[in-house]
Amino acid sequence: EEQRSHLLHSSSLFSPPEGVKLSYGTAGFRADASILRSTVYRVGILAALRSFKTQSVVGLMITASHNKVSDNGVKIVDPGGGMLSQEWEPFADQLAIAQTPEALLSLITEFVEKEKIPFDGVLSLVLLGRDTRPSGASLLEAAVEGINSIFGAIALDLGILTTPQLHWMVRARNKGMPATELAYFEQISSSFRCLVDLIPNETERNKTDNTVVVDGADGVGGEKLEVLKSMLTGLVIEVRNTGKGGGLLNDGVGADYVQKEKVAPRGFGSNDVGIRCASLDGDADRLVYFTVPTNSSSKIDLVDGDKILSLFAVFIKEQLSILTKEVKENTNNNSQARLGVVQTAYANGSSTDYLKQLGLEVIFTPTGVKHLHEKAAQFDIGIYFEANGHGTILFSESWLSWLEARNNELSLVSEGSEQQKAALRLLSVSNLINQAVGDALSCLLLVEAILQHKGWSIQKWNELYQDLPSRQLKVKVVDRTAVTTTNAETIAVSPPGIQEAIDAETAKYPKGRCFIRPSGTEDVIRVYAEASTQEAADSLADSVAKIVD
Ligand code: 16G
Ligand code: ZN
Repeated sequence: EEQRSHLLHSSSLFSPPEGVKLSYGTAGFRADASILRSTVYRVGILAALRSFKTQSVVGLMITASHNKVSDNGVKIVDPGGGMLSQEWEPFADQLAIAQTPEALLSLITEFVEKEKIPFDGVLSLVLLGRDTRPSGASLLEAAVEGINSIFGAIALDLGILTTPQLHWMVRARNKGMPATELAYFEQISSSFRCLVDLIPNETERNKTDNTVVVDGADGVGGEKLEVLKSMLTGLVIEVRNTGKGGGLLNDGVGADYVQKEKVAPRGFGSNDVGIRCASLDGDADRLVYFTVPTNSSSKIDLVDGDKILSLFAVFIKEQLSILTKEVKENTNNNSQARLGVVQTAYANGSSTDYLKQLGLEVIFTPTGVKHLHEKAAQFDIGIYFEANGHGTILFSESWLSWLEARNNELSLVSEGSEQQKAALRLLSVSNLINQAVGDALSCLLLVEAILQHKGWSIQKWNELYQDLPSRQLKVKVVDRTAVTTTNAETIAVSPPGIQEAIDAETAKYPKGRCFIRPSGTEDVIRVYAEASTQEAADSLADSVAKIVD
């Protein structure tokens, strides 16, 4: 009873905005920050319930990633460090639109009964983080109010963090490991150091330039990278657009801008020609590399998520084959790790061809981290990336325990052997790379370690394969739900006849490939086209956009 009146009172201070219906999409709730207070309050309630239900620590992140600075958003981190279970998303939607405190209360009561959420004697703890958006502080207060409106739930504000840092901390905390920001920095910097220490002597290190210039998108990533870089040796990181110089978040900067527009971010120019550059997005869960061209009018050379994936795949595969060479002689065939790769329809066709040529199993899922992550988790080692630069490498618990045991064995019988070094490298990668979610900071360090290991320049890396020319367009529509897709978004099932029309268009172009899908974050239909020349890709995208319109 006390709980009921407390909730009624508390929620009366957060009435929902009129005439808008937000929904918990691929990246949580996202909208103009000015209308988000009630939604964030309610997500606070939801996070507290999620923690009670799972009897574990959960997270709540306030960010709108690469969106403009006036937007904001909120999402929940599940106990394992991943996204909120999809089963709870419809409830998030219902909570957000409940009009009155009474309606909200009865929704919650019903849900608690249906989900059999236990409250007695168990603790509920929600870790909170936010990016650098000015609206973040007040939205964070709203989230804390929401958590506090449920008796027994505790809110722990961790301040300004990258999205992947919060995911990492939730996961670490539930595993009983140190879960502070310092622990995060220590883990990734020390595993980077291990990788560098294990670089073979014969690598021609003088050919590798150990400087990388990073665009921080004027957001949280730049700020955190400044801290991280002071803990590193053997790598020089120059950070630009740290947000301290008065630049506006995501405004002409950041990974989304660089990848979509294929132009250099603010603060990069003719002095940087040929230099290895990278760009983070606004909450540092995406990373792309690029080089500035000699001719200032032309587009940058983009090294996107597909190529980061390919670099990781080459390295992992190489280390696995060193490791298993030895094991075969010992007739222990447990070591045949299942290595797989997960992409979306946006992956450049050349990258998929390349990965298949490497002998890798490549599978496709719809857009959105939760889909890729789930599939990658089914391998012993699963590498997933979206072309936009979000991705990571997942190691299964069982394969990791095998690897640890193997490493111990090797260190007794053949300390310092090639096999043992390969085992150590793979262990270091598993510690460096974020196991919860794609993380620009840890991916940056892994890219840098691999380039140093191989003695490769960014140009050499970029030559792994050549991207097919592609074009992306968006078409504004009244109702984007009219388009539905199947086969990892490669085929449109409705409206009827549209796929046949797309196929007929595509057949006109050598190496043509084209698909349409409804955006999960905007009221548009997206068109992607690929062909053997840029003109052809442009023209294919144009004609398909006309079909959609
Ligand atoms: C969200 C997704 C991202 C996806 C993008 C597609 C997460 C955390 N983020 O930002 O993975 O690429 O949406 O946007 O899942 P779209 O549906 O508007 O094309
Ligand atoms: Zn992001």
